[in-house]
Amino acid sequence: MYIYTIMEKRIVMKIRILGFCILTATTNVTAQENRLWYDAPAKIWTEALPVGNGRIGGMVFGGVREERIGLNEATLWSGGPVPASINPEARQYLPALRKAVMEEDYPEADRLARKMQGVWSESYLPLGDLVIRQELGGGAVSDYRRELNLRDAVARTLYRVDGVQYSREVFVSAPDQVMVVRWTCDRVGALNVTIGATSLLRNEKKAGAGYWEMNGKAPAHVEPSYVESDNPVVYDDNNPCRGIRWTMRARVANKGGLVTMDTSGITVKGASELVLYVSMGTNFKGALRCPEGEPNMQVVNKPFERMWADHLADVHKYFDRMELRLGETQIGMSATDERLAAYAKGGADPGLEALYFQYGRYLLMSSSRTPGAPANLQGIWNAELRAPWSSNYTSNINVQMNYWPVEECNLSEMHAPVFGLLEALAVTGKRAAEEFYGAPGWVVHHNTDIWALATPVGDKGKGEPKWANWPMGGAWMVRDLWEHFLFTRDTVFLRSTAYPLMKGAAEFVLGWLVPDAEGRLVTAPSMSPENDFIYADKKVGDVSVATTMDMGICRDLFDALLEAGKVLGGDSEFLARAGEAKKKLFPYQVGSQGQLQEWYKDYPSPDPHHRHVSHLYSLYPADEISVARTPDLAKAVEKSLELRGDEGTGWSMAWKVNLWARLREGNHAYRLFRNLLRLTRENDINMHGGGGVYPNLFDAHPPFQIDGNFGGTAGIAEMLLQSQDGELSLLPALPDAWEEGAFRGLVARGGFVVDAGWKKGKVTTAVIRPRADGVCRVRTAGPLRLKGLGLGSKKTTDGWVLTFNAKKGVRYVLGL
Ligand code: FUC
Repeated sequence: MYIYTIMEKRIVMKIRILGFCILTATTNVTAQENRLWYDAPAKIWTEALPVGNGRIGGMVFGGVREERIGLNEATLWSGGPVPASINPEARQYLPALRKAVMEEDYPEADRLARKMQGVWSESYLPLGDLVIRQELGGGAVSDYRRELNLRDAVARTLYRVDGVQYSREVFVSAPDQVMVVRWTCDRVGALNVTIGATSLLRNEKKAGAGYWEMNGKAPAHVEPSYVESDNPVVYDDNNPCRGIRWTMRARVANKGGLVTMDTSGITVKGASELVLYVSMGTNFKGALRCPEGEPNMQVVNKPFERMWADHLADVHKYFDRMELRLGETQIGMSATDERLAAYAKGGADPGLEALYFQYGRYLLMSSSRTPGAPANLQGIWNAELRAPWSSNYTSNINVQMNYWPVEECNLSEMHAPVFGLLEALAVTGKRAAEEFYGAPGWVVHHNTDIWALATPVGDKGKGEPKWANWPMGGAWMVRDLWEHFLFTRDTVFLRSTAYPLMKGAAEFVLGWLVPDAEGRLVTAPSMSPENDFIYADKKVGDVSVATTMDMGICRDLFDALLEAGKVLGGDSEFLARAGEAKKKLFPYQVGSQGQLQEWYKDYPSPDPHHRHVSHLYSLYPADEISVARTPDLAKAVEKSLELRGDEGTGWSMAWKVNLWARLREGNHAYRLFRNLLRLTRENDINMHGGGGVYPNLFDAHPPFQIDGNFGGTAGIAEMLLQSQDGELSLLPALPDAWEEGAFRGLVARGGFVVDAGWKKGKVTTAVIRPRADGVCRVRTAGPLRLKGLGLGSKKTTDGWVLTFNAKKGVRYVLGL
């Protein structure tokens, strides 16, 4: 049964697209679109519903007599600042390693690379669980429903016992930096609740004056879950610099009834309404400083109603920038897990697809608002002390994928935590470049953490070089800065933040490149994350020379700098060096199968369906290869994708959605996207496939990894709007399944905010709102007219193009 809450009263929703109302619907259809819901409590973590304000996170199970809310805080990690010296011997092996790869002595290369490894990253930690018990009569539970309303960023649980209607709402306020849990019931004095908490971390609990608290000092180190260790979780009470201190503080406001507290928690008897405020904080002081002093806790002193109103204003500001309709949908009354099950059987559900898209935006808003702490491998939601891959930042695809939708899906502000981390990485990465290679600039390898670890990982020889030694993380991550500029045209940001960081990453690359026998610039050693190659018949190697991804990253970075130089002017000497180096880079190669070659030589892989598609970097996320500008290379990419196949882990399929979209193969992109939405309950690590979604729509690698959610969201955007070729391409890869639809608020490079509506696969109306002045070229499959200016699109060999001089602040309406 569906129970309406106050905010869901039957209202007529008008979705305003293109300035006039083209879609009208009544709620319980429209309002449900941005809602996940279920008719039973979560039994396992991947059924629980995530809430968060970008720093404080909660996982709401929706229990009746016993409720569990997982608690997280974005800065609660093990460890402390990166030590000054990690492996001072490393650099002495570089000349021999270079010689080995040039001479194709790959076993020797692997052996030497292991000598150049550093330490494991630290781990993102779970703070604990709120454990709530509600005393109810012995009657059966009826009318149960739990839901996550994405637009309002609130999780609700509703049920009826012995004729009493109960509700519990959980949200995390960004303006007030607090988690709020609110109970109501429709019988006076019916709320009898005890509230306590547990933690896997060492902790102390105490009842203070009007509050209840749990606090502790995090471990000085936690070993990754894939490392065997007798002592994986190390506490060090005497070292203030290693071990973040953390606090969780709870207080309640009640209407009616009696509240008591002791060390075990809070007891509420006979209340009619109850609000629980949970503050959380740590004494993290930034990547480069020792944690210090008391945990940072914001004091809140606001009536609930104002806090709720301020929360709504905050989340609506971001969420409402975008709407998406992918066609008529029979949303019906099915619960989200039932819809997923029907979808897995091949059912059409464009509403579910749009919900998944908005969920990605919701997750980014909820996990990426803490300076210096971007969304990690699990966003901010983690229940395990030794989470898979330490729930850290993996920079050979995963952390970058987290931010693929951020600009295009109109959440530019959520990008800032990445820039903060990059500032810190430029410092630690400079030390790493010097210590490990004697190189200039700054470097990041395959993992980083809240302390901005920049050295190789691997614990001095235990990691496989194909991932542990990969040194291109920084050069890839600075793409985020450049993209932020392209979407915002913020030249102050470009000058003061982006350019210096991009330049530092490029200085490393310039120092790292060496000439091969023919004088072409190559990276050596070089890995294609995380794939192996077969050479000399049956031998398997991993470290070689000039992988295609390395060359793509260098080319892309130099190009971005040269473009940035045109905007900013100056720095001509450095830019000339970058330009010269770019010309000498080892070029892309097409292999014997017509594929884009992955390595310097046309080596096959022992795992032809490997989940990584590192060599296709230059098509997406970068744009060095394009159907329009480099059609032959685009064909080679297509061949490579065919050879890799459509299976994969969650993030692998999400990457392929974007790649197929860039190839303008909408139906193939859509096929991959459907696989990404395949319902699974598998939690065991699978490196070869099995990706999909859990009942709560979290991406399954498996296990849970949030990158697939963000990559999938970006993939939908990429099917609807692209802007990498100096123009806006509307519906560049529209699948047949989305014959009709509309979006409002996608963003294109150049800083154009775009709305569009389409029928029978053709754009019928569009609105463009420039954030900056500039030439706007709009490519569509059919002709359009620019209303009011008497301009029409011109036929080209490939669709129609409409060009006009766009002015910031003006609203341009295009129609048939
Ligand atoms: C990379 C991937 C794995 C996993 C890990 C976190 O190493 O190859 O599949 O996503 O990151």
